[in-house]
Amino acid sequence: MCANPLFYFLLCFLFRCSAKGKGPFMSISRRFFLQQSSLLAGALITHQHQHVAVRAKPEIDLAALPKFVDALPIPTVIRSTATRPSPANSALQVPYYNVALSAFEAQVHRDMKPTLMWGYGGAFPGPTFDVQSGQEILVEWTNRLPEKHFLPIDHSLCGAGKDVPDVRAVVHLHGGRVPPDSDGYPESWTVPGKSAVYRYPNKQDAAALWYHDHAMGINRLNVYAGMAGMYLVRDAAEAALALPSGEFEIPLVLCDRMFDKDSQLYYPVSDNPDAPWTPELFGDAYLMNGKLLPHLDVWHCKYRFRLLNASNARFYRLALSNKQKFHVIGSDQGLLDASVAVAKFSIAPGERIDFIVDFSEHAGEEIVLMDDFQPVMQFRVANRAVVSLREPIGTPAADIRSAQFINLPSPLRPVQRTPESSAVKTRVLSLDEVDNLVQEPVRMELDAKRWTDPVTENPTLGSTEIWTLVNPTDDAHPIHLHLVRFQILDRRRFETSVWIGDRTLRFTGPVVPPEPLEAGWKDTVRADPGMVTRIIVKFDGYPGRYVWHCHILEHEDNEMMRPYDILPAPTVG
Ligand SMILES: [Cu+2]
Repeated sequence: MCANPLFYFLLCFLFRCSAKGKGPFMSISRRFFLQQSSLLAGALITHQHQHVAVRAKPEIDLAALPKFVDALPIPTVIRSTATRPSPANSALQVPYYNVALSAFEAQVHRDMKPTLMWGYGGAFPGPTFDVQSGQEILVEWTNRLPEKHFLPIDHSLCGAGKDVPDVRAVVHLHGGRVPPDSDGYPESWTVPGKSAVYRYPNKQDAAALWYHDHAMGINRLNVYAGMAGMYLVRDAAEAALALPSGEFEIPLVLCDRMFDKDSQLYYPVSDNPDAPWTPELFGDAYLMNGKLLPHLDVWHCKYRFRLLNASNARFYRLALSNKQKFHVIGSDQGLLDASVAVAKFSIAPGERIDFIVDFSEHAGEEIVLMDDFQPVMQFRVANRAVVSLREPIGTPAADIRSAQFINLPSPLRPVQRTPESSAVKTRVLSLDEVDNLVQEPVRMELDAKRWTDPVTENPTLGSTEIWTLVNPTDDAHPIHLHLVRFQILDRRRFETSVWIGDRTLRFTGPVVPPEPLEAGWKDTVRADPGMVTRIIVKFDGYPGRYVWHCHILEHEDNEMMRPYDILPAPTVG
């Protein structure tokens, strides 16, 4: 983060000059700014594009808004009201849900005007699904959006041309082991007035998944408009741990946005009206569960938080203002082998972190969740004396609640490491940025290929592969594979210029194992700049066509997404 406003102003000014390709700084590239801003501001490498956003409209004065005045909303849990026969077995009735996608107004902050959003079930975040592992459900996603989009479409992007309707939507269940025709293929969008019924078998371990839009070429705009929600899968192994539940388990959907002075969502554009795409969206307004800087009243006991980074491009580095530790118990695809106590952790777009905070020693305190120096939300811990007065004898008093569990069991859930020897193939895949003559990115690519190029990744169902992600760019790219879960093997620094020259890997650093928080099952991996990141993937699930992509939504919308095929396993005999 840049803490100095003067420095920020200077960077913005320089970037504008550079972006316009005129003025005294036209030879200074965006990359230069990013490196400098990162260096001078002491930012994480994952934070380095924070100065890219160009404001073209009067912005709301966020500093004038009081902090922590709104209560954190908890998204409603959606209930099924009907059953339908399973498409896989017509004799089997399964829960059926109907979720409408519509325009609505939301109060982001007490002192702001209502904000127009588009989302699921008339809310942002959308309603939370809470399902049991192995219990198949059907969801009919009904598009009731207006005919005209309210955010700036770039018709030069693949799949977003003027030959297709502006308003299109398709839902992807991120992290779901889902048949291909229910996975939300980017080109399988529906238009207003239409719906699609998706089948979610939920044959997977307990985990915090999330659903969001995936429409080709406008996904960044649709998600920004509000199309995202949580999807929690439960199982017996997790239930046996007796983790905090009910009012003590809080979903947290974190994202950043920009607002104009009328409290409306603002999405910045480039100077080129024919190609308004910008490389990343970084908003200055942090929303938690759709509220700007909310607070949550908590008892002095342990709470479980299911955190999702639903931002377009922002990485967060989170800590508590009193420096107490988070006990991280899970990541993208469920529980870790053992809990990890950390004072700070980072989370990339698309990733989830499951953590416990123990407020039992902090009665009466106000604790702020911080992203480096920027507040995100506040926890107000109940005063112990007040609680004991309010709680009649015979009800579960807060002290008893805090004793729900004293120590987190270990292992939480054994995570068997996938041996490298089980891989039948290794694919070396480059993450590429294509720049113009003044080193401004015009698009991003995966392995120097575009969306419409023939499929090149085609693992066989049930096989295990190692994907070696080579990142010669200056960005950290969170890479997500649909359908599967995987493990991170390691990361290693390499000589980017040699790779760019002749695609030879020359390593310059030691092999770095995944961080303890990353040692479980993942579906999104941070491919750090200048590093080779290796993952090992077993392609279990269903044969068919899926996608893999960068979860910086601006990158994904501009070619950093590729189809991949899971080939049927060969029949024996
Ligand atoms: Cu990317």
